[in-house]
This record gives sequence, C-alpha cells and structure tokens, in this order.
Amino acid sequence: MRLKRLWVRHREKVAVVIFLALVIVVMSPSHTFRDLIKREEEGVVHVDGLRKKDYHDYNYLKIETLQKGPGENGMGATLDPSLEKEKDEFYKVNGFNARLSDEIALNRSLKDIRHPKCKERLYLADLPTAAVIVPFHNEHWSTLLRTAISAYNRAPSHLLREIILVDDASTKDFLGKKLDDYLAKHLPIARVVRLPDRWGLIRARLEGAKHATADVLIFLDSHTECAINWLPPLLEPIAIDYKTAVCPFIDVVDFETFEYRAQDEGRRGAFDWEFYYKRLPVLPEDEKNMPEPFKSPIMAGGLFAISSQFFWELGGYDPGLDIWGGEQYELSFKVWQCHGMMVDAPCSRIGHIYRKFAPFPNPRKDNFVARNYRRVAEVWMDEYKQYLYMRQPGWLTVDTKDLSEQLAVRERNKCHSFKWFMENVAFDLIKHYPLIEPPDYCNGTIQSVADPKLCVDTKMKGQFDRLDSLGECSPSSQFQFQLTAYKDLRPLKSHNCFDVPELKDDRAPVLLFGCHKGLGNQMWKYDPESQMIHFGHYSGHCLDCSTSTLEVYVTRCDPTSSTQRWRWSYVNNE
Ligand code: UD2
Ligand code: MN
Repeated sequence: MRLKRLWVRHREKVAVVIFLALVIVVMSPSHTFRDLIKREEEGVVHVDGLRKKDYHDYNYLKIETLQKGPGENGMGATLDPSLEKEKDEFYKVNGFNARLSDEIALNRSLKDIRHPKCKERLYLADLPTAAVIVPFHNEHWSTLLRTAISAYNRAPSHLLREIILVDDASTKDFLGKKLDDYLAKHLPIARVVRLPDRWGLIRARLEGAKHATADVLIFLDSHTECAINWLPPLLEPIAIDYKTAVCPFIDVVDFETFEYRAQDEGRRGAFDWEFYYKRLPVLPEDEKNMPEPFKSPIMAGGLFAISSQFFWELGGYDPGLDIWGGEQYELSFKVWQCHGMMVDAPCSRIGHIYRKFAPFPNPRKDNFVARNYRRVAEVWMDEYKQYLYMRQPGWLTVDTKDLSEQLAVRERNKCHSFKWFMENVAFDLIKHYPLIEPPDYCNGTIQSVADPKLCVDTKMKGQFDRLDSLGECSPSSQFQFQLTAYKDLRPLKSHNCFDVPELKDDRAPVLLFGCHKGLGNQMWKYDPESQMIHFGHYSGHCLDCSTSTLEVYVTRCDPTSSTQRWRWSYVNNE
C-alpha cells in the first residue's frame, strides 16, 4: 500500500526523468541509439528533399599537389634530344609521342579546368555502380595503363566496380602476360578479356559489355585520362532516368607534348552528310544553365556512359559493324529515336589523345567503313539516307549484308522516324549542314596572274600543315580548290580550310585547319574585278605569292601588285 502511494505521488517526476534520459541518449553524438533512429552517411545533406553528397576526394587532391616531374599538373613536356630516334620509332606505331608518355607518371596530376561551379556541385548520394570498358588494339603500355589508373584513382571506389580491358587481338608482347601480372599486382579491379581474332572496336565493346556486372557501362578509348571527379556527373543523369546516355567533355591530351587542355567549353554533337563528325553551338538556354548537363544529338563515340539495361534493350551495338566507324551514329540515333535521351555533362572531363595519324594498317581488303555507314543509314535514316548516297554514290555498291536483326530492334522498341529525330533533336543541323550544298563562289584551279604557268598547289598536305607553295598548273586534284558558300577556301572536297592563325602585314603563313564555317580565321572573298583574294572582312590583307621562291602567304593588299592577282577556273557570278 505504501509503495502504491509513493508511486502515485512521484509518477510525474519519474516520467520526466525517463523522458530527459531518453533525450540525452538520442542527442548524444556518439551513441548508437542515434544511428538506430537516423542512420546517415557522412557528408550527406538534404537538398529539396533529395539526399546529396560532395564526392570530391580532398585527400587525393592534396597528394596530387605534391607530385613533381614531367607532365605533372597536366603540363606539356618534351623529350631529351638524345631520344629522338626512339621517339620516331614509337611515333610510327602509335601515331603519337608514346616515348614521351613513358617519361610521365601513370598517375600524373592534372589541373582542374572545370567550370568553377563544378567544385561545389553535389550529386545524389545514391548512385548506380559502374563498369569501365576499354577496347584496345596494340595500344601503347603507358597510355593504356594511364587510362585505367586515372579512372580508378579519381573515382569513388564504391561506385567503380570493375575495369574491363578488351584486347582486340593485339600483337605486342607486353600486352599479354606482362599486362595481366601488372594488373593483378597493382590494379586488381581491372582485368583483360582477350578476343581470339581482330573483331574491331565495336564487337570488342560488345564483348566487354557482356562481361560487365555493374549497373552502368562506361566506354573509354584506350588512350584517355579521367580528370577530377569524373564519375558522379556521368552517373547522376542515369540515376534520374535510366534511358539517358551521358557523355563527358572530351579534352585534348596533345599527341606531341601530352599537355592536357580543353578542346572548348562545350558544343553539341552532329554530323555532316558524308558522316564526318561535326559539332553545333550550345543553345542559349543551355549556356545560361552551365555547367548542368545539356542535350546533344550525337556522341563523339569513344567516351560515354549508358545504363546496361538500356544498352541491351537497344540490342547493344549492331554486331555487323566492323573494325571502326559508324557506331557513334548508330547508338546516338537509337538512343534518341527509341525514347531515350543523350546529354553532355560539363563537370565530367576526360582527356583523349587525338592521334597525329592512324597507325594501324587496314586489316581487311573490303570497304568496311562504307558498309558500316550504309548499315546505319539503311536501318535508321529513312528517306534522309539519300543525302549521304548523293555525295558518296560508292556506298551504294557495298553489300550491307543481313539487316533483319537491326530492323527488328527498331520495330520492337517502337522507335521514332528519322524525320522526328531531325525535327526534334537535331533541329538546327540542316542550317549548318544543308541537305543540298549551296553552290561555290569559285572553284577549280587558282592561277597566278603574275606567272600564268603557276597555280596554288596543295602538295597533298593535310591538317596542321602549312600551305606554302605554287606549282606548275595541272588539272590534277592537288590543284583543285573551292571558295565555298561559307566563304571558306579549301582544297576540293576537303574538310581542311585555309586558315591564317596569326595575321601580320608581311607574309603571314596560311595553314590547313579543320573547316569550322565560323568565318574569322577562315574567311575569304574573291573580287573578280581586281582578281584579288581577300582574307577576312576586307581587313586589308590578301593572298600573295613569290613567283621565284614559289611561296604562298598573306600580305597587306596592294592593288598594284601582280602577285596578288589570281584567276579561278570557275566563278559564280549570280
Ligand atoms: C573516334 C572515337 C572512337 C570511335 C571511332 C569511330 C573518340 C574520342 N574516339 O575515333 O571511340 O567511336 O571514332 O568508330 O570519340 N580499337 C580496337 N580494334 C580496332 C580498332 C580500334 O580495339 O580494330 C580500339 C582502339 O585501340 C581505341 C578504340 O578502339 O581504344 C578507338 O579507336 P581509335 O582511337 O583509333 O578511334 P578514334 O579516336 O580515332
Ligand atoms: Mn581514340
């Protein structure tokens, strides 16, 4: 009875004490009860009801700042002149300065060239896992390993599940057991899948994708370098919608110096009507929204992320595409036409070595690139394919081989027409790359009035070369030029244009550079009256030559000078 009375008298106090004790337990930062109530990862914050996270690895970034040596911080480097002979040998088989690559650390540091807002960008705390797939054929040792090591070092380890290197029948010794042993010892997350024969990069990627177990497939070329925090920006759009494929910004690793630099700050991918990869300007609304992901019609091809589920729903790549070429169009058309989306993620940057020249010999005699292009055109492009064949009638003579599987993919996924793609996705492509080319202002030979035996001569030079010479006029192709409706001047049917990178009053060199149709350094006008070829917006500079040294250059216009006067074989007077 006494006990009961005591209880009745003090029960409120007891309740208060128990309540306070509970509050203390719950609030205590170290107590496990707290975790039971709200288990939360370190660094996760709630933004608009979403759990987000800063994925930067600040410790790793700090370590990088201490690294010293050639190529560190993404700087360019040079080889000791005593290595000139080795340099040439390595160049020949790789198409880039592979000997220099060997002097640069496999884990060299890079400078952060991302948009400043990328430093603060948070990503969803729950992201899918990724497999990196790298097809390679006779890749150089250090560039191949730098690809894998940079991907691994700069990715959160719980997100990168595996790195699959697919050896497309390489013949270099060190790509055999030595590579397996190296990976087992230094990078166990990576392994090599070997193909029995040269299958080409497309089927090599398919084979890698079949071996992958992660949620997202990330394809990389075998001479790339993944930069700071490259992975989360590729995964987030896929976490939001699995039918989104995501491309990083592709930076340039210089083929000669290994300098890591930006190509530009973003363009949308496209193609011209001969299937050359081209790029379109970023839309004004995307520009305002930088560095958020923006839609892009066509991927460059080598570097992108796609959910494994979506990839296989689309039937993967067409396995009938051989060796190299066309697969970037196939997959881009498929993604868009079959109800997906493609974006570029500016905060993910990956460098790529654009080779100086292609080192592999053509492995087969037949015209596989034309067949690849034609397979893609026949399956996906409907009536628009005629604009390719109009320019490349030769493609109509190659046998596409069986297309029924590919047509079935299109049918099964109830994919849109190509017209839909052109009107809704690549809506500004025709403005830049018209279905039918407008006529040239001038074309044919460019004959010197000062010495009519002499004509401008390409000497079969290519991209980056200096166009510097006159030759004895002839109807052969190296003397054929066009001044196009885009006001650029180029060797006939070439994709390289006369470019004056550094204008000066006397003898400025003319270089051949990829045509950009953006006027500026590539703008030319012909005045049939004075016969002068003006450079730029009548800036007062003209194409000139020396009939004795046979040099060609740009100099201040002088209407009295006969070396500045030229005769085209054909001038459109309309
Ligand atoms: C571009 C793409 C490339 C691919 C190609 C068109 C970028 C940066 N690169 O050419 O990924 O889309 O256009 O098909 O967007 N390889 C093989 N077997 C072969 C030939 C190549 O495994 O028979 C490997 C090669 O080692 C490399 C990759 O495939 O890792 C791409 O080849 P590439 O670097 O010669 O192509 P690239 O960059 O000129
Ligand atoms: Mn490449």
